[in-house]
Amino acid sequence: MTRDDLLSELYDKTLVGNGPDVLTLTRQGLSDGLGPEALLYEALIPALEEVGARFERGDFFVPEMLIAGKAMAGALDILRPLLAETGAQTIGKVVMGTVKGDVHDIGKNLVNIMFEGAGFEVIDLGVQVSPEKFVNAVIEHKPDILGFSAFLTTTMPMFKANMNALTKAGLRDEVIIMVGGAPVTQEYADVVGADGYAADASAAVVKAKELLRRRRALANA
Ligand code: B1M
Repeated sequence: MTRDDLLSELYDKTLVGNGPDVLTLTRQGLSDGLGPEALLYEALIPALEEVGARFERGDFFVPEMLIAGKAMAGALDILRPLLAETGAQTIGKVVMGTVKGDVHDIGKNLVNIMFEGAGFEVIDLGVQVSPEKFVNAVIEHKPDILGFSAFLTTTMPMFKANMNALTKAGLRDEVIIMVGGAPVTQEYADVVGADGYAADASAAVVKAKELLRRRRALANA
């Protein structure tokens, strides 16, 4: 199978949520020498974008989204150690979670993998994380960065609720706050008063390093 055939097959099998074939093709792609990034950005993620587009058009329903999401998650399990391969020392601590009311976690998990790959220690609080749980995690883990993911327009307002809870607990200025997720924009991040926003996992790492550098420079000034 050529490189393009494999990527196209992986895209098709992810789109229809064929988990076993997605696993086989992911393994085959790696043994054929395709990098994990190629499998991710040229097949798996575009397939999920198409799933979303079909859902919006009414051609796909929740079960189709669910099986496609599961197929993608299986591939991510294989790619995780390769994407997160790093000899680097820990450069900072990140606490991440998907906000209350929201069960999407593939995007958050990918951000976590990239953070780990860049040398961050990541504490993942999972999905449907309440403001209280975020507050308690900041007290317990004292992270450099706190990340909120939201994937629904209806759950994005939880960013503000989380920020309010942190402010009330006197912790807002103790931590850098980053936000992201499919419907989130820089403008929305500014409105809720987050310190940083990124559109994808790679950009999240770049932004996190930049914010951390700035904060450490200020602390040492
Ligand atoms: Co849902 N879903 N879903 N879904 N789903 C979306 C998000 C949707 C856009 C589909 C669509 O209509 N086009 C739509 C939201 C519309 C909106 O609000 N604007 C939607 C909907 C409506 C719903 C339900 C309400 C459907 C229903 O029940 N009627 C329901 C909600 C359930 C709930 O949460 N309460 C629902 C359910 C589900 C499933 C459970 C079936 C499944 C989730 C499985 C899982 O995550 N374990 C699912 C899926 C798979 C999707 C789509 C198809 C794929 C999401 C995904 O994994 N993308 C999605 C369509 C789409 O996104 N186009 C959709 C791939 C992933 C790598 O990208 O998630 O964007 P993404 O993550 C990126 C960036 O956002 C960024 O980096 C990530 C990696 O590059 N990022 C950050 C993420 N977090 C970040 C944090 C940062 C920085 C960057 O800093 C802290």
